[in-house]
Amino acid sequence: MNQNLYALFAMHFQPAAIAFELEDGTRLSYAELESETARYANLLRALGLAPGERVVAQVEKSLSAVLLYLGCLRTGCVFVPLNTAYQAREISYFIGDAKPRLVVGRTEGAEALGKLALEAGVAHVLELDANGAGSLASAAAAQSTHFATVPSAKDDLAAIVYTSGTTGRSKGAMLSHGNLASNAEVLHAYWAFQPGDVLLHALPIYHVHGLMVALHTALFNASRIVFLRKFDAADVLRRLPDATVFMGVPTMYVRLLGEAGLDRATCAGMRLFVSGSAPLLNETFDSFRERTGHTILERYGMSETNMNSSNPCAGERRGGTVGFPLPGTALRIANDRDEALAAGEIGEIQVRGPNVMSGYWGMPEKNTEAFAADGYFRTGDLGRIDAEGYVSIVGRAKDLVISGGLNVYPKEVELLLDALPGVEESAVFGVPHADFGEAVTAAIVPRPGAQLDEAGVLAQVKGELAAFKLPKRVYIIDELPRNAMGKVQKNLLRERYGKPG
Ligand code: MLC
Ligand code: AMP
Repeated sequence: MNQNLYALFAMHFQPAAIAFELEDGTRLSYAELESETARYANLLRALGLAPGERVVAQVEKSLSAVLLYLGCLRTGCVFVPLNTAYQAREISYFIGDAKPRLVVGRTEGAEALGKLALEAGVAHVLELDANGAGSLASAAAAQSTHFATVPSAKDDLAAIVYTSGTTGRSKGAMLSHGNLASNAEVLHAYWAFQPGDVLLHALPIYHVHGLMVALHTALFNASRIVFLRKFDAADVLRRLPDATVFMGVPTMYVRLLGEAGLDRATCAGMRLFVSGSAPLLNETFDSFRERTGHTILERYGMSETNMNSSNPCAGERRGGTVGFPLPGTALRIANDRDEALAAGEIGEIQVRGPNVMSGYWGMPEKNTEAFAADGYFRTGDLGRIDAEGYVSIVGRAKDLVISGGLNVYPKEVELLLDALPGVEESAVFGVPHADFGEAVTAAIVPRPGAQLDEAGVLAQVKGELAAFKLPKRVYIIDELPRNAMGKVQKNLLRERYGKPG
């Protein structure tokens, strides 16, 4: 059987059913999804792209973006999505690393992206949806609506998803057709998708949550997908009565709770609310249940592994936990010798299964660190499994801040701050934040005699990194707290600067 992920989706398609419904009411049936993605696939082939070649896309969330992704799957090309917040220095790194044959951008910043890509020797650079002729979408429109999806093996690469690293250098998680298909199938069954389910899709599609978890489960179900360009709490609330499933990061649930209209009546037709990508506070979990009568189902995953564990659909969904390991995924709590610990003990969460990536793109040395000798992937998350098998995440071994469901590796920001004139050294850490869960915060020690202030520092880093990675606050201090080994004690900084007020 063809293991191509698109071919597996297509086995479930119902031609007359609606696949996508856009904000302006435009609808696309599953039959049209098949013919429109064929156009994109034919275009990729006409551009000379062969299976295994990379397509980097930094594009706004749109139907064309989905068609491009599915078109890539159909041709066996490897899709590399980039967050639209990424700035030139980040993008040029990704292009240099992924070595794509095609870069697809948006109208905003097209010139700069084109320059970067051409300097890097990329064969084709196109805008996705430029007004008028010359865009990828308009070129696709001229192509045939027939395309035989290429045969793919389970291990063939489908996507590379970049995650930042603790050393400051981003790593590309290599996800195969088999990785993605197995996870989609398991989640589809575990979350009891059923005929008639309608997904309200408000997540961005440049990360695994929106692109893979949400879209894949819905496509496996031939569901209608109400596709919103971005999350807006009032808009989501208005559309809930037309949906049955919603997936979001905790910030989205916090913002929905801020809407006076969120109540049992608005959510009466909903079947499932899923949360993930960041810790869901008990307070949010409880308030949501009180207001709507729905118990949010929390699950846990990563770019490198897709989803690893989930609260049950039918059984008890326990707040403060990420449920049970998914069927087919082995999950253990390990000590620093990679040995499994007993129930209740705290250690690193390690996972193994068909959902786990084969490794990092072009970084064999990182794979040695990332995997234990017996093949378990080291997540860098600290957790515990209770006597009933529920997994809880209790902290992180990796130095990472998660802000609004987006990962920020402090090292990357520290490298930028340390390079500023007058900066001796810096430490970046997360402090509790009511909306984003954690807020990126920096403490900076100036060089002797240098005059630094918060506004000046922030002005210098603006545009250098994606805005969500930049510190929300910068504190200028005399010295960083260190332990006897000389290691910066970020816990003390968090205590000092994390207090409200
Ligand atoms: C936006 N801003 C953020 C931010 N999002 N700052 C910190 N953290 C964030 N997450 C900043 C912008 O830079 C901007 O700053 C200002 O807030 C307003 O921007 P916006 O675009 O209007 O923000 P908004 O649309 O409100 O976005 C908030 C959000 C979004 C929560 C809807 O961040 C989001 O969609 N998060 C989900 C990310 C996601 O999909 N994660 C899954 C990763 S996969 P300024 O200074 O310019 O005004 C993964 C695996 C797994 O983790 O398990 O799922
Ligand atoms: P990313 O690299 O963007 O895919 O983010 C993966 C990380 O998000 C994981 O390693 C966890 O630290 C975190 N994460 C994902 N889901 C949850 C969750 N439900 N609770 C707490 N942290 C989570």
